[in-house]
Amino acid sequence: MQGIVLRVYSDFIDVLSEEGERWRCKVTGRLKRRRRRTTLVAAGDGVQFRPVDEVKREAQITAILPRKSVLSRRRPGAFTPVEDVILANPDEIMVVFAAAEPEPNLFLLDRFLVAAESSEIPSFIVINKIDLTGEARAREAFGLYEAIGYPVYYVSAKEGAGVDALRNHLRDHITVVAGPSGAGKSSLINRLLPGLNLKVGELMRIGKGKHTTRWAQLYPLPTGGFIADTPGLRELGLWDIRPNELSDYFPEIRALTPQCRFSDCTHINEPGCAVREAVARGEIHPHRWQSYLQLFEEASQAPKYVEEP
Ligand SMILES: Nc1nc2c(ncn2[C@@H]2O[C@H](COP(=O)(O)OP(=O)(O)OP(=O)(O)O)[C@@H](O)[C@H]2O)c(=O)[nH]1
Ligand SMILES: [Mg+2]
Ligand SMILES: [Zn+2]
Repeated sequence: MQGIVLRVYSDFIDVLSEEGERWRCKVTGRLKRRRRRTTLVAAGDGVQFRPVDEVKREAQITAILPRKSVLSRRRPGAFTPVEDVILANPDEIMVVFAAAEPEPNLFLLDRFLVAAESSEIPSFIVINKIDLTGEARAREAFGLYEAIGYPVYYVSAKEGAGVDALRNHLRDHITVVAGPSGAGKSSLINRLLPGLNLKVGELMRIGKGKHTTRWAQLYPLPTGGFIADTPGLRELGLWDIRPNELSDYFPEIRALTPQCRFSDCTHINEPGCAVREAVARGEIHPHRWQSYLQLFEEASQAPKYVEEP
């Protein structure tokens, strides 16, 4: 039988079969030995399994299908990087941000977008809590991201505005939810999945205590597809981003780098820099340029990995 992993919970793996049944699975030692350099099995993995107890719906995983994409982090300090897979096969990252309460900090939003870009998974933005500002004001504040090319949805998890359009976007694929604490991620998932009742207004605990979700959990959407609540991206630092790759993670800067005189231009002080020329002409938003400079500084100071020999 075949299915998708909804979550990994200590030794147990919850799998949703193609027939729509939930099975509690275990992995055999043979499979464990074969996958040492990456997480054995993660939410989002496609698996094959063999029923052990049809009544209790217990099964044994016999194969893990190849991953199309991963949301992962490399463990800091590891001599040889080991991939820590937070979620397998994500199609999109949804960055949730509040229009108010807390007051928007666009630098924080940029940090999330850069982290999302560095994972090479397409991302889009959801501005929540528009009941507090009105949609027009929110559009004004975040329109610069639409100009860059990010899809932006304006919603209220509390009152339901904009949620239908968002629901449509989420259809038939795996979406990861990211964003700072208090943005309303859990509220939004609750709105998309009535009856789920994720805890709201409570900090999601990461890796403390035995019974908190350590990795991602997938929730099947009524319209097809899955949404994943994850502690991963929120705590994803920028420590594994090298300064010279940062411009790849700003789409509007990335588009200009081929025109810089030097192919390895960092756009800080090299002559003939097409990016700084665009900044001077006002073609790159000043706020985004400030974020680039600040993140460049941070990335330059971050501890480096020991590269594999
Ligand atoms: N006015 C308003 N408040 C909201 C909305 N969505 C969420 N809130 C409130 O914002 C606070 C935080 O919401 P959560 O859903 O817990 O936020 P979260 O992003 O899941 O936060 P963490 O789990 O800590 O990462 C709660 O007090 C919610 O009631 C909204 O659309 N409008
Ligand atoms: Mg939450
Ligand atoms: Zn340049």
